Amino acid sequence: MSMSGLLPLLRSTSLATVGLALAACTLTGTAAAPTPAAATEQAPAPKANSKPNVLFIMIDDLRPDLGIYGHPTAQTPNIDALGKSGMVFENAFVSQAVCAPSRAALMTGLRPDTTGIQDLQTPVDKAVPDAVTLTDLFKRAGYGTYGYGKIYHHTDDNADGWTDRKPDMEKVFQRQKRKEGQEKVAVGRAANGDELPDTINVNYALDQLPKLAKSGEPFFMAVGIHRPHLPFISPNKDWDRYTPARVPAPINPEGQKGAPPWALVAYEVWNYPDTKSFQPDMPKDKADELRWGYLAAVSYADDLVGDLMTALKRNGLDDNTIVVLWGDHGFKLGDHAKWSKHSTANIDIQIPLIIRAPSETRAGSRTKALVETVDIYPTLAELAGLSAPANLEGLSMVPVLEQPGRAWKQAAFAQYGRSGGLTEGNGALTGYTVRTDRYRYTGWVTATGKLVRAELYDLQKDPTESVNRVSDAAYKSAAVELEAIRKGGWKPVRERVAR
Ligand SMILES: [Ca+2]
Repeated sequence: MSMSGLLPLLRSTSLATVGLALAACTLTGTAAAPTPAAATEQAPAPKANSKPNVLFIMIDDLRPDLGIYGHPTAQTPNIDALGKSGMVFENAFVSQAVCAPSRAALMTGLRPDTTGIQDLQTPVDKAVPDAVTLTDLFKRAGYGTYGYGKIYHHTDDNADGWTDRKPDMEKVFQRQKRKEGQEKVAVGRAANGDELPDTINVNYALDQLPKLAKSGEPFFMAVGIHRPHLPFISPNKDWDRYTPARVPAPINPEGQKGAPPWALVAYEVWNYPDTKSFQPDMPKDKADELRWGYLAAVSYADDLVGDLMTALKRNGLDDNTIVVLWGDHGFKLGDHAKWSKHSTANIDIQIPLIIRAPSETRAGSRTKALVETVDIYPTLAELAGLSAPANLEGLSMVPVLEQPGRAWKQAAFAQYGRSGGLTEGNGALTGYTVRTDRYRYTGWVTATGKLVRAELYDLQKDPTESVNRVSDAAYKSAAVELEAIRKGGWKPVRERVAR
């Protein structure tokens, strides 16, 4: 059966209807959808500005399936070009592999145990109302702060932190589809990208950049791209970059040997009518279609990154703008026989991170330094010459930008909790992961800190984490050392980094 025959095509009429609805929103003033400046338009030279601008590109559920990270098939020319013009972080990790906690850690510089944000329910405003967020810091220093698309998990979170924050069109789009009675799909095609919410969100940014170049106001602009988060809906042209035969197979499809049964879970992917009936085993055809759809969505996100980078250059802003590209966590596409994120497995916690800082990073540089999402806030503060709050829990990466090969953190930290219903009588547990250059170790502990189970993967011998070796005698001393790092936590690891 041909793969294309399986794809639930989005009817162009439905998209046109949504487009009309969006146009109606524009008329009533709730959401304006600007068009990008014409390519032929000559922007005036930007006004001199001694403060560096920041363009922060956040991509939802993006694992390092990118050419610049060595993926064999991914077509991501724009992100690859950005990576080649700055520094690629080969060992970057999130604090927790799900949207809200990961983004809260980015924007507050605080870890999930400190913010208390470990699920999707609580916004930063409620959990840590006194936190000086990343945009609060820049706004108070006289920057204009602009937010388009998905930044926080809760769209209206940290409303005071923005000079201009547009409604996230993904929400508008999904609401409109529900109103029209359209069935959700996990995977599908669009005739083109013009009416997709990510394109509209990015167009807000493309509309704003020429104005900022003209005014000379220093800016911090965050642009959040939803794809490749589910549903994997992207333009036909991005699907057509691939054939199913060229989509790589999942890693370790049999699952991890010796891992606690609660280490990995699979939900979210089953929330769609076109996948639900298959639970718990995705049939091969559907799995192949989803993997193809993920890569198509990665290429669609890459197209939008290309639009942003072109606009930055066209408006003469690229010499004075720090660009950061960050994925909020990884994703499993049948890897370890599971789907989605929500774990401490390497494939869920490892992310792409690219930083291009004019006059700091060298084009084509790469680093193996272990870095964490919470390190980004202090890095940007230092690069912009701003005084970061003393309670931040990361470490400025500026020394790594200057010396990619220098000694750095011994470990990165991540976590994920499991409710008592999943843990075979052990009650609620949290898996605290320590990721070193060679190992990933997770200690599963109770609320009172009692260690119940552990996992140890030797990424040097077993890069796909197929076997938990924590009970293997050959790894006894490694397990003891890693458990000590876990118990000690992030503070001593940060303190040991010599400046
Ligand atoms: Ca996410």
